[in-house]
Order: sequence, then structure tokens, then C-alpha cells
Amino acid sequence: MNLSSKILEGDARSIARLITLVENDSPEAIETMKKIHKHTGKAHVIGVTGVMGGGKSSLIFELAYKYRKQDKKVGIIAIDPTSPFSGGAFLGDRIRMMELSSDDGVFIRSMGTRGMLGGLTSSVYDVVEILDAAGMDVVIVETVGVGQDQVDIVKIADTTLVVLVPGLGDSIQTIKAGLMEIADIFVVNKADRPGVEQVVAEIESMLDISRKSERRIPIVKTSAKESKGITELMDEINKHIEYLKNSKVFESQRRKRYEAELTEIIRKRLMSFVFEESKLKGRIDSLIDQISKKKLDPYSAADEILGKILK
Ligand SMILES: Nc1nc2c(ncn2[C@@H]2O[C@H](COP(=O)(O)OP(=O)(O)O)[C@@H](O)[C@H]2O)c(=O)[nH]1
Ligand SMILES: [Mg+2]
Repeated sequence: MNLSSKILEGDARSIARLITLVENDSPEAIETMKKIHKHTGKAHVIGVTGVMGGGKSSLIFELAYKYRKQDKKVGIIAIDPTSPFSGGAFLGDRIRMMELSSDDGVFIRSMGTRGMLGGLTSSVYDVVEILDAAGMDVVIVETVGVGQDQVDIVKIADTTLVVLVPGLGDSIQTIKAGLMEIADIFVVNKADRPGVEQVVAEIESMLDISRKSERRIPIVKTSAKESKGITELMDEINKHIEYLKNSKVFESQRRKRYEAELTEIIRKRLMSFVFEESKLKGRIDSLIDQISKKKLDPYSAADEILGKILK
């Protein structure tokens, strides 16, 4: 049986294999991605972002555990080099952890970020599509809340959770730094610690002044450590799904994801064409020489290179 059929059957080894092929930009990956696209679109994609150490991985684990109790298949993509799921270094209930890691209704994959500038690696789009085609009901993507990642995650996710914790002092700063705009649901995790109500009040007053949308952004208090508030969080996620489906927002969000994905594929192909194609590469080197010697300016050089592609 070929790779795409195995993916559609949800075969875990084939999923892992295709993800690796995708990460290595293999031609076989592209062929398979082309075949599976028409089988995607069913999974609900949840993005989880927020402060580092806020308990995102722990919360995702709790959510996954609950989704499994409802017999839903869960894919998890952790773009977080500091606390990968595979390390098993995070809290909780070891027995549950074991249960989840041996459960074939759960697929977990850790991925790196794209260099120091942040930003999700373009293969995240592919991995979401793969898990979707493989029959996952829910795909959860965890990102570290720095730089571009938090902006990018909105393009991929149907529902974006922003995780904050008490005792940061400066939680409002974090919110102002762009997280406010992207949250579909705020999660105040580590609610077993003091200071929770203060964070909730801060978020609420921010919402009062800045949010114009007709939908009030809910704030859910959770403790991943004590498995508290997870059911409430799932209820809010379900309400958000309802809201998306009953409004035009769902369609336009999905279009944004595909727009971002298409842009990414074109960008990647153009870059590799310009900088890896050997004929052009030699030409680029000589153009750089001319620019250095002031015989040519960089814009005219770019015109020449693009002219070769866009003829
Ligand atoms: N007290 C408390 N600690 C938590 C809670 N959730 C996570 N932690 C701890 O916070 C640390 C970071 O958790 P992790 O899930 O790796 O956070 P991430 O970096 O956001 O993914 C770990 O030591 C967890 O044990 C919680 O609800 N309460
Ligand atoms: Mg984490």
C-alpha cells in the first residue's frame, strides 16, 4: 500500500515517516501532500501559546487525556525546544502519562522553530494537514510565546488559547505585547497558586477597553497540576467552535490558513530556486561583485534576477 493510503488509515508509523520526509523537503513528501489534501479539513486545530513555563504542555496533556475519554483522536505538535513531550519531564500523573503515550489514538510530535528570529517552520502547515488527513479529531499546536510564533499560530489555529499565570507581576505587559489580539480564550493556569483573581481582573479590564468584537473573550482558570478547570476549558473550546460554525468567521479563518500556507510554499520554492539553482547562483555571485564595486546597485541586481524567473 502506498504512503498516502496508509496516512488516511491513520497508521502512526506512516504519519511519522511522512512528517520526517516533509521536514527534509523530500519530493516524495510533496507527492503525498498533494494526494491527501482533499481528505483534510475535518480536524479542529487548537493553538496554545503564552508565557514560557506557564504550563502549556501540561495543559495540553490534560486536554488530550479528556478528549481521549470522549474517544476523540488527538494530534499534538509541540514547537517548543525547552519542554518537549518526548522528554516526559513535565508534571503530573505518571500513570496517565504512560496511558497516553501508549495510546494509538494520540500522536505526539516535537518540532524545532525556524532559526533565532522565531516564526513557525513552514512544515507545521504540512504536519497539521497530515494529522488531519490521518483522522485526528483535534490537533493541538503548542508554541513558545515569543516573536512571530504567536502571530503565526493564529493563521494555523481555529481556536487560539493564550495561557497566562499568576505571579508574573507584569502579566499586562505580556498581554500588551500582542497576545491580547490573538486570544479566542484566555487561560489563567496555575490557579492553585495565589494571585489568580488579580490576573483575571487585569485581563478583564484590558478586554473592557480594547476589544470591540461582539464576542466576549472568555477567561478560564485552570490548574493542570490538579487537573482542575479542564472540563470548563473544553466547554469554552466547544462554544468557540459553535460560534465559528454559526458565523462566517470559520470560512475566512480557514482561508487565511491556506493563504499563509500557499505563501509559504511559494516563498520557499522561490528562495531555493534563486539561491540553490546553480546557474543563478553563479550569476548572483557576480552581481554581488558588481554591487561591491559600485558598478551596480542592489535594486537593479534584484530586477535582473527576478526578470529571469518572471519572464
Ligand atoms: N503549580 C502549578 N504548576 C504547574 C501547573 N501547570 C504546570 N506547572 C508546572 O510548571 C512548569 C512548566 O510546565 P510546562 O507544562 O512545561 O510549561 P510550558 O513551558 O508552558 O509548556 C512545570 O514544572 C510544571 O510542573 C499548574 O497548574 N500549577
Ligand atoms: Mg511546553
